[in-house]
Amino acid sequence: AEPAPALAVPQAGDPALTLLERVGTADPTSLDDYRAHGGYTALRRAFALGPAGVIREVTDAGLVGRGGAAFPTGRKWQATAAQPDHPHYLVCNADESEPGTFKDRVLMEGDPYALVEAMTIAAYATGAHKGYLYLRGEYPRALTRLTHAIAQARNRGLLGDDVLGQGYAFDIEIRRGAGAYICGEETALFNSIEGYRGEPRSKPPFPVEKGLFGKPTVENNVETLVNVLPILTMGAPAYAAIGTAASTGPKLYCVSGSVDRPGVYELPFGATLGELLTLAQVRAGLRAVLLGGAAGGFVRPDELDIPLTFEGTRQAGTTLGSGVVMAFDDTVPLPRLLLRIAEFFRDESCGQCVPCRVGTVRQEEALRRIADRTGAAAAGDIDLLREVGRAMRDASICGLGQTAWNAVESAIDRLGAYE
Ligand code: L3W
Ligand code: SF4
Repeated sequence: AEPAPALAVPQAGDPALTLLERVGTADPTSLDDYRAHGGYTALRRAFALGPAGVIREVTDAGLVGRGGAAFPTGRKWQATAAQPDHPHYLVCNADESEPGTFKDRVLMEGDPYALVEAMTIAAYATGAHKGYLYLRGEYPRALTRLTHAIAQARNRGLLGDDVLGQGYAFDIEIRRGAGAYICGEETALFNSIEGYRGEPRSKPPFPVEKGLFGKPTVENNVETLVNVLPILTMGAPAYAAIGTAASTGPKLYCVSGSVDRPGVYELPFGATLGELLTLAQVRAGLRAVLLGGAAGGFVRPDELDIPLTFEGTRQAGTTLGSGVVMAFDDTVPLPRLLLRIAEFFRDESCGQCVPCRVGTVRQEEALRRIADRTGAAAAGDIDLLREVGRAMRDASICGLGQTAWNAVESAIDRLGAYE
């Protein structure tokens, strides 16, 4: 038998939860239980509103992408829906691979029908009849749960030729990744599905115009899609009232490292970093917090009043990214940690463009020299790192190369890592 789910949701059962409402409380293998917990009311509402009505709700709610880039979801859906070329495709990006990120895993393992329902709504709104769910290869339990949920939904007429008897056809195919971080970049992901090497394409054209198989494609992260359910059940105004004016709704955070209660937390936008770390019972001796993942940046213990919003983190010169909050205490050797991050980017660079292919190697070499010198930077090391970092940021094709220097730069400038 499958072992009991090890879902890291310290707030499970809290009635204030929206996105995590069913995780740990509803049976993730039972469609009936999903319905008993409010499942499929959002899809019914979607059919009542019609495609344009759904897009209006998502736009009015102020939903933006939760994968790290915060692009307005309604704009993406509208742009795809308006394309004359057909077919349209929906792709769910479930290749969750940003170091320290595990929120989509918790949603997929703990509430798989929610993703199936949300994908059905997104496809209906944007005129797609086929959806691909690109799942991180290292998520076997999510695969089992989603495969079961999709099959059951199909059996009950919630997927297939005539969804809910509304004359609308939609089905979902799962594709598994094979361990490459770069396949989480949306166009590398398309290439992977199409059977090519997982290398990013140049943008524009954006996927909304030419995406999977060269056709108009909506690609959304798991958490982004799941937000559509509360938007439709509570209505856009009520959803938009959660959080701040510029960052609406609830947000998931992946808290790990030097805390006593690690896991996925849900808070309305606007809570501070300090409030979140207090909930997770941060340990004494905090030295630094990595915010937004390896592509994000470090902040200091005296910066915990940063509001967790897109505008608040931007103003503080950092990023929310995909919601990673990794706490490090003063026992962690920063030079080794930075070297580990640099190794990751060098390893995961697809090698397609020179600034990233060469830059990630040069960055790792410099950081290794420093780490081997027990953390002291020699004359020229920091200048070299800055120069390489600038080249990667300015000239790389995709986000991997453009952000591969973020964490190191913030460690130098904000933490004084090598002083
Ligand atoms: C139509 C336009 N669509 C942009 C679309 C675009 C994409 C979305 C965001 O990287 C970030 C990256 C990682 N017409 C459009 C348009 N779009 N302009 O909007 O686009 P973009 O290029 O800003 O970002 P991206 O390439 O999707 C995502 C960062 O996230 N990240 C990594 C996260 C990892 C995970 C994970 O493990 N789940 O998400 C962390 O910070 O560095 O900056 O769809 O097509 N004019
Ligand atoms: Fe590949 Fe790096 Fe260039 Fe992205 S930036 S296309 S990962 S080599």
